[in-house]
Amino acid sequence: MSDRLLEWFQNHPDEYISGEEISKEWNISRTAVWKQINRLRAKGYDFEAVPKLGYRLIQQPTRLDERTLLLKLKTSRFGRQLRIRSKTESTQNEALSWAKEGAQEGALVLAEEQTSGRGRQNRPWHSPPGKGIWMSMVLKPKIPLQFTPHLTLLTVVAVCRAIKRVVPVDVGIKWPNDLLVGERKICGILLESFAEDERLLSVIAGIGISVNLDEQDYPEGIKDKATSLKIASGKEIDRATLVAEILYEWEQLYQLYEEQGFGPVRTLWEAQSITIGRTISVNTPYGEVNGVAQGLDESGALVLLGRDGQYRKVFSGDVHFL
Ligand code: BTX
Repeated sequence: MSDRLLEWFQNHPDEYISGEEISKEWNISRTAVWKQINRLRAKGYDFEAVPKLGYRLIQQPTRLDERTLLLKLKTSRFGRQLRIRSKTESTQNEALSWAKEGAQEGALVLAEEQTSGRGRQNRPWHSPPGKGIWMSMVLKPKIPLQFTPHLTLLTVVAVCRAIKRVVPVDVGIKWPNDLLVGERKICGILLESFAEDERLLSVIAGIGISVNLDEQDYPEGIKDKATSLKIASGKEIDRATLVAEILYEWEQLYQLYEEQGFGPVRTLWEAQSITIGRTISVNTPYGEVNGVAQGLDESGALVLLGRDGQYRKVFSGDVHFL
């Protein structure tokens, strides 16, 4: 049904059609009309709704396409091997299969929509079609297994810098891997490592950015915690430009890390952080730790100063601002 309705709108670009006319033409109730319009909105189509005139299609989703993206790339390795899917369970799974088939470092999988996008601890990552950047890249770092947290911090710094270049929003890093605007999450990063006999074989680095989502695109439960670059900046963002900028920042920082180690990443992370100096509580696998966030240690752990004057390090967990 929504396909035929969409076809009508696409064939009549400047025309309004009222809910009543749609309901008669397609023999459905007015509630069903409203549901179909909302279904199309969730896919990235935007409608103007004018009382007495009806609906008019004003915007169609811009699709990510390989040619446009490759033309924008400024990298030598990152994103040069590229797969763009219209729908997939999770780009993490696709990138991992590709890595096993022999994909090179920098191979990138992007999807318009994920049906089972995941965050840390298998939490769902909401990935509706046409509006976000849902992507995973194959990394093959020559570092000891225990240094993989460096890569999460490196990735979040690169994404933060790229967003700041493309979109005028005040975005900051919440340890370890979230980007927030105000108190709301705009981006999450998930790194999954694959090792054999303590030797790191590959890391699949997943990035999810809420780019052009509107308020109504978020389900209950996320609505009050998340926001998008479009909502925060008030304008639609060209996703290909942002992807190209992220890959550029990411590759530059990765090279710097290969040459100079964690030091420069740590400095850049601390400069973009909204965690340092705040009193926080961290839910770690070993219980809750409270204190004022001081900075990162050389392994990437967050150092907290407790009220008892003791310094404590946390290696993983969820941060809450107190
Ligand atoms: P996380 O566990 O830190 O965050 C998950 C939480 O983020 C959810 O519980 C929810 O509250 C919130 N959330 C879910 N969806 C969104 C969204 N679209 N925008 C803002 N907040 C949201 C963070 O995990 C890591 C997420 C990585 C996602 C990428 S997408 C490409 C790749 N494929 C895949 O399956 N995962 C990664």
